[in-house]
Amino acid sequence: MGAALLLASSAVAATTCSLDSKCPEDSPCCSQYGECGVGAYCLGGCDPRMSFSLDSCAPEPQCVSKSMTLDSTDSIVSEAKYLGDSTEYDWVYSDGSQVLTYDSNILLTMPANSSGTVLASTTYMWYGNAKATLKTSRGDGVVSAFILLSDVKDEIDFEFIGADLTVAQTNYYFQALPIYTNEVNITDLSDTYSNFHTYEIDWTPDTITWLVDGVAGRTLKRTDTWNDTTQNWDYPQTPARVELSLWPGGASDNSIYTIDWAGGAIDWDSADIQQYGYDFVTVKSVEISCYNASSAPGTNNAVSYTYDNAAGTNNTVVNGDDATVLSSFEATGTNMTAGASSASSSASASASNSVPGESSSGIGSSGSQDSGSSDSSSSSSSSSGSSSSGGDCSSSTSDFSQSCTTASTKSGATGAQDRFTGGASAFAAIVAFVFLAWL
Ligand SMILES: *[C@@H]1O[C@H](CO)[C@@H](O)[C@H](O)[C@H]1NC(C)=O
Ligand SMILES: *[C@@H]1O[C@H](CO)[C@@H](O)[C@H](O)[C@H]1NC(C)=O
Ligand SMILES: *[C@@H]1O[C@H](CO)[C@@H](O)[C@H](O)[C@H]1NC(C)=O
Ligand SMILES: *[C@@H]1O[C@H](CO)[C@@H](O)[C@H](O)[C@H]1NC(C)=O
Ligand SMILES: *[C@@H]1O[C@H](CO)[C@@H](O)[C@H](O)[C@H]1NC(C)=O
Ligand SMILES: CC(=O)N[C@H]1CO[C@H](CO)[C@@H](O)[C@@H]1O
Repeated sequence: MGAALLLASSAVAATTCSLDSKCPEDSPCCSQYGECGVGAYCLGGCDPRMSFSLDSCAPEPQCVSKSMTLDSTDSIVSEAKYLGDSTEYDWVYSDGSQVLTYDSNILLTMPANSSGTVLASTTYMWYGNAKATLKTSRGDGVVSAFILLSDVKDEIDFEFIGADLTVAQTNYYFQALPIYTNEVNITDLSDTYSNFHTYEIDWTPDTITWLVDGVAGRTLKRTDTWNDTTQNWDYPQTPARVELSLWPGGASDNSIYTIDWAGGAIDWDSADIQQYGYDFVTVKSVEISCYNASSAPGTNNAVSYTYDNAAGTNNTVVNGDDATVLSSFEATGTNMTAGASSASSSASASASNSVPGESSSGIGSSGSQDSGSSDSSSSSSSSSGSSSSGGDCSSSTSDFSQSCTTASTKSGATGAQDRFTGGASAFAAIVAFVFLAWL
């Protein structure tokens, strides 16, 4: 399953985009979720192949090696407030997400009926090593993930199904090509909900190794990925963001294939929701080590990455000096200073199609677990920090959710939801199912 699945469909009916149908000039950027816009649509996740032109998306901030102890939310910002300065923040959270701090860690939370939480790094890795030390969530239908995802949808995954806390699923995709036989399990882990483990992806131009606590559980060689038809290595090879997420694979409006993969229907009245007000992933730290090649591919000796060809392969990535910061939420990759004079520094006052999803999300100051409270209503309201978006799909505009059918159906951009999910990435089953359903 792919994390790009975590879908957005704006509450405003948005123009959709795909390889066959690029965005129009006035909303040129195709977001990760397959919708056209400006501003945040042109930042992380913007797919240059589906956008109006290859340079519609803003350049991607190049790799920076860093060791991040996630003991506060200071380095995390809402995508509705982020304009591409990766020196200011390490992480961006998507609409609807709720991140809390608890006991010197952060919690990615998923209250009842919500779409969960997605964090993405502000810098991209073009090969390198990423490690995350975390405890997964638990329960049927609850999916925790630690992945690398590029803007042309190359993907390297660790995914955790809450129904089986002894397994880390590993997977990869080349440009979201729907091949569903690449998943391999790393088994016999000690309870991933109760114990921190360090999950590590070591990615070079020739191999990908997935490790748990320093022990290699799987190695993939590029040479095993040759595609005779296209004469191409179907191997992840483009600059990718690090993403951490928690999402409801078992939500009732997902396809039966997704629900089955996720371990069955989600229980929105789980023990953790009753006790704390949400399901949660506990993240202690993330470390990014860049690959540092001296010549392409895999360099990080300039400022940013762009693409010079829609093939989206490693030889089409340019590590150059283009700036990455937009002046406003009206700007795009081809007019990065648009809206520079406007007073607002947040998305709310600008063009409607400037932030995928566009609604409040939350960073709370602390989790509620220390209270030991079993009163879910009080703990969830005290901890969610603000928004109603997590807990109430119908009044929220948060729709990267898969669980907000009603809201997204109203948008008119939908059905497209599942469809783009499939189109946008990974999920084998979904793609098959959805395309069949739409034909
Ligand atoms: C979640 O949705 C179900 C079905 O619509 C509803 O019965 C339940 O009250 C909701 N729970 C919360 C916490 O919103
Ligand atoms: C991986 O483990 C899950 C259960 O945790 C199982 O459903 C799935 O079939 C396994 N996948 C493979 C490829 O063995
Ligand atoms: C090779 O690439 C084509 C086009 O992307 C794809 O349809 C096909 O499934 C790939 N073949 C294999 C064996 O993955
Ligand atoms: C890449 O360079 C950075 C900064 O010089 C360093 O911290 C990091 O360890 C290097 N990574 C590798 C894989 O050599
Ligand atoms: C950039 O956008 C601004 C404001 O929308 C506009 O006035 C200006 O002409 C644009 N520049 C280019 C080069 O398109
Ligand atoms: C992993 C991969 O596809 N590597 C390719 C990067 O691009 C060069 C061409 O510049 C190919 O030779 C590599 O195979």
